[in-house]
Amino acid sequence: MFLKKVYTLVFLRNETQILLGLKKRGFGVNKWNGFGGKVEQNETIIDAAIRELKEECCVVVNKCDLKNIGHLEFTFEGDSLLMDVRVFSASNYQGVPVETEEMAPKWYGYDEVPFDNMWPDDRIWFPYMVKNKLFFGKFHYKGFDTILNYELQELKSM
Ligand code: 6U4
Ligand code: NA
Ligand code: NA
Repeated sequence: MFLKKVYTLVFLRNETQILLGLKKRGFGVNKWNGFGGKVEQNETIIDAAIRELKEECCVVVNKCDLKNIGHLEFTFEGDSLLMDVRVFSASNYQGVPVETEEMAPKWYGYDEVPFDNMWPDDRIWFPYMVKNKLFFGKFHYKGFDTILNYELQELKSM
């Protein structure tokens, strides 16, 4: 039995670039990633995605501009936690991303994404996101650096 926790993960994107943030503390510290965190009690997933993006880089996005593009499940050898991560993409938003206590934002061209300093699963599913395909993946880790096994599939709808 797994204890499931739901998380959000938001990427701001345009035709040529994607916004990543260097995580300054907590889970995934020193890795580049999208913006997000735990969905709180009495909060919808989309509201959590909006809140976390604002807290982590001060950008405001409207509900209707957030597209749910992916669903990822992470488990860890010897741990009953299942991280259920809902991935969103947005190209319309208000404000300019700024550094906060949690994240240092930076735009990357799609051909310069720093996979060596990201979660190892990212290089596996980013190609789906970049090609605007919807996806579902499950990754089972040993520690935080080694993927023991995974499944990834394109979805026709979320
Ligand atoms: P607090 O307790 O406020 O510091 P909170 O911001 O709620 O935490 P956090 O930052 O720990 O949550 O959430 C983890 C973030 O990392 C979420 O956006 C999901 C993302 N994430 C977790 N595992 C991942 C993985 N293997 N690959 C990936 N993103 C992952 O690309
Ligand atoms: Na977070
Ligand atoms: Na947070």
